[in-house]
Amino acid sequence: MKALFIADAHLKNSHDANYQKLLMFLASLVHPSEVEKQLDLQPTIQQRIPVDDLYIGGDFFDFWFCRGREVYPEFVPVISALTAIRDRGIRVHFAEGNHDFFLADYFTRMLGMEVYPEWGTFMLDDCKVLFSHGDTVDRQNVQYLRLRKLLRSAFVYQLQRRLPLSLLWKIAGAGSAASKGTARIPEEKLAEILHAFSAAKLRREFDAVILGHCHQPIMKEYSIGSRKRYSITLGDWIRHFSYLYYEDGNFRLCFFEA
Ligand SMILES: [Mn+2]
Repeated sequence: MKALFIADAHLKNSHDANYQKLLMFLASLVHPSEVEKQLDLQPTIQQRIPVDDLYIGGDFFDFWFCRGREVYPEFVPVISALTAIRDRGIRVHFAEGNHDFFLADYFTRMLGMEVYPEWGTFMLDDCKVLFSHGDTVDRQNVQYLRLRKLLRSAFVYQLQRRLPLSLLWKIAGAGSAASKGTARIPEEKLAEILHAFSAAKLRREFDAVILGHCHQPIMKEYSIGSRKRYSITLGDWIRHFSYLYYEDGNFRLCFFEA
């Protein structure tokens, strides 16, 4: 089977360069059974990437709130692209990020896509995978873990259902911009924490641990017992345009060039 993983696109405005690049990339994904067929793809699409499952590893959107079918208008083009992918027979799965959560109301209920609020575990052929955004890996960051718990509480869930959407989008957009200005743990340090966590998981039960969050595209291979095991952070779709491609037992970290 073939699977593709991306994370941290932090989509905001449909005219942003990274958003446009991601749309081009998504348009190139086809179900393996369709590779040979003549598809009505955009003429600009050079390559076709055969995929059974697309896994989105969190912070795909820079913020997320919706009400029923009403979503932030700037997100309509990418949601159409994901729906088109689904209609081509590709299964779409989301892990929630620290920027985008409460995704199931829309993506599962309306579009039938799978959402993992924190951890996803699944098999790719006989490879046992642990998949998450990774924002809960650093247990030392107690302040963040507390905030995360509060933001995802039943109280906040009910509150956001009652507030006007336009206000929520304004608050979320401003909050996201403000969080970028504050001092955070450097990406490289965060990547170290994530890969150390993954290495421990690989020694116990998983063949691959796949995380986002640190924006660093890194794949580490280990030979444990008779098997190859993988610790992967997916990079991002802001600077790296990286994706992980799984095909019949092998992982490859790739970079999209439009
Ligand atoms: Mn993140």
